[in-house]
Amino acid sequence: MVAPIRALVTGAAGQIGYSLVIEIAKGDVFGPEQPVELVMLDLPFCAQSLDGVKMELQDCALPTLVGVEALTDEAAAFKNIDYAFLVGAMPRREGMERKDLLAANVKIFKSQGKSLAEHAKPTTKVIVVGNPANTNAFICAKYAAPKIPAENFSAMTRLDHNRALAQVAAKAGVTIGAVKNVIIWGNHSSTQFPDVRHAKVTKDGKEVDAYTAVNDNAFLQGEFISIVQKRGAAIIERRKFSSAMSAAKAACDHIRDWHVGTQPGQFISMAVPSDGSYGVPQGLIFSFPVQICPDTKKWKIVQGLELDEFAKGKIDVTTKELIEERDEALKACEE
Ligand code: NAX
Repeated sequence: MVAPIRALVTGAAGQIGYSLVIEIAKGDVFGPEQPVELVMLDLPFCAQSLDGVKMELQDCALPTLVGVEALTDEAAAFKNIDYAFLVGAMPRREGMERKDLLAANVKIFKSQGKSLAEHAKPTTKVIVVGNPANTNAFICAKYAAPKIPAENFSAMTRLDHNRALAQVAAKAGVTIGAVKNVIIWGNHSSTQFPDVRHAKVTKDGKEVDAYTAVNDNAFLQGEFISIVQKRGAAIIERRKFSSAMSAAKAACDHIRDWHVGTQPGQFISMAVPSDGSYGVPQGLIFSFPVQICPDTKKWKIVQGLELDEFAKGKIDVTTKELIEERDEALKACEE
């Protein structure tokens, strides 16, 4: 029998957690033949509802789910895991300053970084979903080092990537499968830069640039960018809750691609530690276009994409925001 993959989901009693655990458990991430042991962690006050999620998973009668644990103890939850979906985070409460939110999350991700180093496998791969995702991933990696290499840490910008794909498909009048290689640069925040300069669209049997297929430059350099940047807020306005189903799906896409590799010629957006590419300071967790090698399961930042002045300006803004967040978080680490 294939050895099971042990996957941890934190914040599993929350909104995203509820959509995410079923997708992992039924094979959408690691495949229909791969057994999965699912570990769910939440805060002690959520123990009862977490137990309810565990009961539902049992009732799903899934052949791929060979174990399910509902835990409120961090050390136990991080034990021997292969993958960590770090979804749980401190939400922004009314009247809370950005600085206080950042400090509260630094505390959570510092502790989880230490738990990773102490209890997880050295090969564990991590996706941080909980906001501020990029900076939380940065802190988590810092405290998991040197046991777990920084390259095993990532933050999720795949939801923004998928949102960009959907917008381009709608505007070009094609289905989603006909669009590829949109890019989200930078932070998972409203400064992110959704970029379609290198995207391709297959239309009427021919692959063309997204700019040609959409045929509306003003839209792609204006409204399109703000729609993607503000999509989260638009969902909250309508649903009264933040994106959950689409966020869970994006987390699955992110880890599935990391686990099996990207298609030849395809790139996806993932926030990973910068190696200095495109002038982004080394070590910053920054969303780049990446490709994943199916054999080594390692990501590589797509090189050599040409950036015009417009793109450079946008990338500069989101880089500055991330540097500021990083410095504030490092300061909070010492307090
Ligand atoms: P919910 O408030 O529904 O759920 C969060 C859960 O995390 C709660 O059950 C809470 O008890 C738990 N939790 C908090 N601290 C924890 C800790 N230290 N250890 C374990 N569990 C802990 O939020 P939900 O809508 O599920 O969103 C979760 C996070 O995802 C938020 O930070 C949210 O901002 C972020 N998002 C990130 C996105 C991205 O693209 N990167 C998009 C969606 C989402 O907004």
